[in-house]
Amino acid sequence: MTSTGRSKAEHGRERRRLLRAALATAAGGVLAGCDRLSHDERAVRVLGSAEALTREVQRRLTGPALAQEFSPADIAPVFRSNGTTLPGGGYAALARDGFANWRLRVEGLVERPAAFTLAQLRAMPSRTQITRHDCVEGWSCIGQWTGVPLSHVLQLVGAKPQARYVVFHCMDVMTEGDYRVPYYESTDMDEALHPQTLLAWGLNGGALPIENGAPLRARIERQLGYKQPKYLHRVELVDSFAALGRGHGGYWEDLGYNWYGGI
Ligand SMILES: Nc1nc2c(c(=O)[nH]1)N[C@H]1C(S)=C(S)[C@@H](COP(=O)(O)O)O[C@H]1N2
Ligand SMILES: [Mo]
Repeated sequence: MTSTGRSKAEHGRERRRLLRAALATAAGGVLAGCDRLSHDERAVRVLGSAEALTREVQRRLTGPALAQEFSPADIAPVFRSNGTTLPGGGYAALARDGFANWRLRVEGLVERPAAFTLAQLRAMPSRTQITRHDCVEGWSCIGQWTGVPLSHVLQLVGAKPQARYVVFHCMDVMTEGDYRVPYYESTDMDEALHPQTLLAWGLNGGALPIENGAPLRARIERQLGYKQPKYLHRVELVDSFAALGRGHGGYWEDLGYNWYGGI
């Protein structure tokens, strides 16, 4: 995954450097708030780590803002793909009949666990948005995504109050070194309920192509490329990452990348 541009680790360092620089040079209410936060011992204890602090700082800077949306003229002719482009295992059989036998299970800390067909998801209220995908390896691509807002699905199943994160389980098994597990990712409830966070089944007016995650992928538009899980088959609400993988909340996170992938 490091053939072009910067590696994920380099990108993380650069992003942290920029945030620190922004904090050091900027003034005003928002940053005064951050300063207060970083000098309030209790707050620092609660935040617990430099990464959580970075996330809190970025939230205060960007607030509940929408990710930038673009015009149809900006859409790239072909949406580039990266990572897995064709899962193995039983995926081919599912794809062959248009994913008629595929289900999205939604479970964990929910009142009413459910399994949705692709047709059911496509019949739900949808949102279409033209956004830019930024991969830490140094490329970006603008595409038009259509899908059901994750907030709608979470309302259907009834997220329990103790749910803190939404975990996305994917169908593709990764092959990096000896860490051969299915791709997975997670996000917090803030990002999960954001109006641009979709379970996307369409790209550029057509069905989601296989290389971009068919039949369903997440779009979490204020986050980097590795936080956009493809080939979803299960969404799980949890209050901790401890029981998942190596405990860091995602495939790449388990290999050392930041859990917070805000752009
Ligand atoms: N299931 C799964 N999701 C994934 C990946 C993957 O390998 N498997 N790669 C991630 C990375 S690093 C990027 S940049 C984007 C690429 O999405 P695309 O193939 O639609 O460009 O998917 C992300 N989601
Ligand atoms: Mo990526």
